[in-house]
Amino acid sequence: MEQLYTKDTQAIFWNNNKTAIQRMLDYDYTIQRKTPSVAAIVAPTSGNKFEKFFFGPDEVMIPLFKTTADAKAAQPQADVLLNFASFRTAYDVTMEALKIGGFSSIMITAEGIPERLARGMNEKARALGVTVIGPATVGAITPGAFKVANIGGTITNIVNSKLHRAGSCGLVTRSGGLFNELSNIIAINADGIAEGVAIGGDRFVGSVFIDNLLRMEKNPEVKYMILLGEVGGTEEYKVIEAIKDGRITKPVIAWCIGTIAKYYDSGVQFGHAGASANAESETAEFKNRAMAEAGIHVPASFNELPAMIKKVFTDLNLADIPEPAMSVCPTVRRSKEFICTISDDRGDEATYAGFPISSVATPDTGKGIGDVVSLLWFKKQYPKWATDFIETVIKTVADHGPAVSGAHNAKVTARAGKSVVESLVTGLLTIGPRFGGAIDGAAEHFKYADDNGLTPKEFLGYMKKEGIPIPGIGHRIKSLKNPDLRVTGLMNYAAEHFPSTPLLDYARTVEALTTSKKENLILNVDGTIGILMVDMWRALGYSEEDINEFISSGTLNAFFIVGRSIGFIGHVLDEKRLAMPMYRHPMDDILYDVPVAEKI
Ligand code: Q5B
Repeated sequence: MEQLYTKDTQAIFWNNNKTAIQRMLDYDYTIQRKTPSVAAIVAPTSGNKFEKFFFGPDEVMIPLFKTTADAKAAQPQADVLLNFASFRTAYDVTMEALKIGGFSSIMITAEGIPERLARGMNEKARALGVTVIGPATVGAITPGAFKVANIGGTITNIVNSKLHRAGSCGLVTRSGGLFNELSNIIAINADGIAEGVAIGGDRFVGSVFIDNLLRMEKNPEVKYMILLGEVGGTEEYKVIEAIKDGRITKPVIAWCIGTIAKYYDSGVQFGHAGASANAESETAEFKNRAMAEAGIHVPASFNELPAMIKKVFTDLNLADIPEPAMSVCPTVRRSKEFICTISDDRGDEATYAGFPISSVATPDTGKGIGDVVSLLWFKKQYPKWATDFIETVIKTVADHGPAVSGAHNAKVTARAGKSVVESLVTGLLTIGPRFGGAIDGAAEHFKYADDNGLTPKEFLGYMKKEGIPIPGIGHRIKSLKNPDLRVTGLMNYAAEHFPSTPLLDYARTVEALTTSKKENLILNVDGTIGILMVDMWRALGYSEEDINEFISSGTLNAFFIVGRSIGFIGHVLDEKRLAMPMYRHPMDDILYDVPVAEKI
């Protein structure tokens, strides 16, 4: 790996840290990245499916997942994990990600992971070739390509520090705060950085100075390198070795902070857990001297570091870096109240899931209502056998005569002088678990029974215990002797066009048992539609989770609602055409049983 990140790098962000994610997206917009650098967020306790963020003046939705595995499965191209879990969880999250695989680097922000665990975690990652940045870090940046969360600070600071485009320095620090400080110094005295990593302040961090410098040595964008170490540890000596044995050839400038430690009587522990010398060789002064002896450019003090950077950079005589075009994030942005993911009316011609209306509406397109439903309800282009099935369903349930509850209500309402829409709505409101609205219930219960391997007998026993009639079974007038030909038609269609019908096959074994008890307990039209829709979606490749969601959101009853609206409107118009008077139910058809109310 020559470069830690590119302009195509995408991350999975563990923890819905909105401010940090928004900073990443503001950076993306500023540097004119095409895709947001965060592809998914892992938010284990959130019930939401996405989080909205600004992308410049617009908003984008970033999907939320409960687990890293789900996020990775949905966004396999995202090969960076930004682990923003707490110190209690960060170890487990990292270990799980290593097990899942597919991550080239993992950045861990938490401070205080037990050192024993941190060592094991780092070793495991190293063995798998995964670059771990941290723990206890603000991360890393490849200017002009990808930046981790808060590194570099605000957009104004980033641009001032020339972190919006690649410069020629490779920067490695321990400290995140000093990383920003150094970026600024480099911007003032040279042309910015090509890649920068704050390796983290813990005693045991994943990637150490040498790992990052060796990568930068291979990166042609990096012309020289700066290492900002500190008191404590011996990692700087590995860099000295690499210079001595020729693995590092580019100029290196280095400084270890903490030289003040010698003025204290006893050992000093600075802010970072690793910033404490346990031997003379771990003191900043000793390490600075050793680095200078190895040919590294080491200033006499931190104050002289800027001048040294200027000198090394100037001596390299590099060509000027052209300033790239940048976009400016608006300072005032308003979050949108509504989201629409199915249609768009902003252009000359409105679209259904990306398709201009004329491309599905005009007769020569060969598209029908099934295609419109597949675009607007499911945002997919279904194959013809599926769109034809949807149309067959809609046509099949369009009407079943005036006597059914919904049509009756619509007719009564129309006769009370109400409008088409009012009468239609009255009819529609009658659709429910007993009439026309048993489709979702049928899909849910038959699917449950089949998924759990229940025999028809066990299924009947289970439903009896639940205390509800099996949705999709039974009909007022249809029976074995008077079969429902709509059901036969739908089953014939499926037999001819569906790749397979496993749930229908199961449902028919249930029907065999229910009709053996009572001949009207047939698999009715609602049941057949619900079950065949599940078979259709499975054949189309939907996951069980997707299908369960369709069912729980009431998608299946919607087929009946759409179809039967046609019939209800027909009945309402019929009433109006016939100018029928207001309806009053015959009193002799009502059993009056009205005792005198007791006094209490
Ligand atoms: N029993 C549909 O009832 C109906 C049972 C059952 C176990 C069952 C009833 C039912 C489930 C809901 C359902 C959609 C109310 C129907 C439609 C569209 C339509 C309408 C149209 C159109 C019919 C008598 C005995 C009792 C019950 C037992 C009944 N159903 N046992 N599972 N599912 N089904 N709805 O005939 O021992 O005597 O006490 O709720 O799928 O709405 O054309 O009209 O296009 O417009 O009146 O096709 O089946 O029977 O309720 O008096 O019960 O059978 O426990 O047993 P019935 P009930 P017991 S399609």
